[in-house]
Amino acid sequence: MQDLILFHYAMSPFSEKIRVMLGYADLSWQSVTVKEMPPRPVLSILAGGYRKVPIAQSGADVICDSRAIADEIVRLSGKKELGLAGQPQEVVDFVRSTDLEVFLACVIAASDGRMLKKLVRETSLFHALRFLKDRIAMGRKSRVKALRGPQAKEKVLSHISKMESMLGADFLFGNSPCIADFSAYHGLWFVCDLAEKPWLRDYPKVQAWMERMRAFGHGDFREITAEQALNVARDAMPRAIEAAGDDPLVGKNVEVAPDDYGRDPVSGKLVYADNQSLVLGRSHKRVGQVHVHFPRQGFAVKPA
Ligand SMILES: N[C@@H](CCC(=O)N[C@@H](CS)C(=O)NCC(=O)O)C(=O)O
Repeated sequence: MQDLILFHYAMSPFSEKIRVMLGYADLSWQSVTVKEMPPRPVLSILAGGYRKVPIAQSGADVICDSRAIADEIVRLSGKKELGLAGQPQEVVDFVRSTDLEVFLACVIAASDGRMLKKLVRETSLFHALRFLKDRIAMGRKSRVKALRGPQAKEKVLSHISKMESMLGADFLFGNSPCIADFSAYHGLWFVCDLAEKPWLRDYPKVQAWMERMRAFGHGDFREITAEQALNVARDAMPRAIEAAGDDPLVGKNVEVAPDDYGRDPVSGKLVYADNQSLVLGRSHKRVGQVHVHFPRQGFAVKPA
């Protein structure tokens, strides 16, 4: 079986969510490290303008958004607990708010001078300034109301306190982990591991849970080049789609874009749509035909 290829960068929390899921699922995978901001030529070819990270690739199938990537990991590993399908409503609701409002609060509350210095050390002053400019522009175009620093910190602390009370067992919804644990992990990883905030000090259960999550590691992976990943797409055909779904836009040229932030659209022919996922057919001279997958929730589709 072809290993999953993950396009990611070290400081990306949503990438960390997927890296740890891959560790938990014990899958081997291939890694392509991309820059912290566009331009990312390899992703423009494969995903046609979707600007967020992580993105995964399986042959000529390109998977955008950590929820769709989690479904791909379920497909490869059989670990259904990593997907949203079939989860109780309380897990679905927890994941939705943790991946959006709580995540943004974590990033806003923990991004300070120290984080910027870290980025300068790991890249360069020029890169760090470009990064800031990029994220300010992205924030301006966002549809999500961002909290200011002190409110964001309050939100993060109340989330941590809620998690402390949820942790009657080893994981948030029982004795084994599910998608909710991975969603809750990556925001706190940014706060505690990257920004080194001592905010778990008074929450021993959350601390112990973080240790359990970290212990999953990142699985077995090897670094490949962007060109190698493009060759994999070029040499493969997209997976066959059996039934296209009954959405009236199927078969038409459409634009798909996230409805929250980073709303850059991707255009292509809608080849599949149901209430869980969307698939666009696209082609590029470097790789030929690819299928680009998105979750349905959190994405808007309109005729091109
Ligand atoms: N809903 C997306 C959110 C992904 C996301 O916000 N990723 C951040 C990095 S952790 C991002 O793309 N930031 C802008 C960028 O890297 O260009 C998912 O679940 O994958």
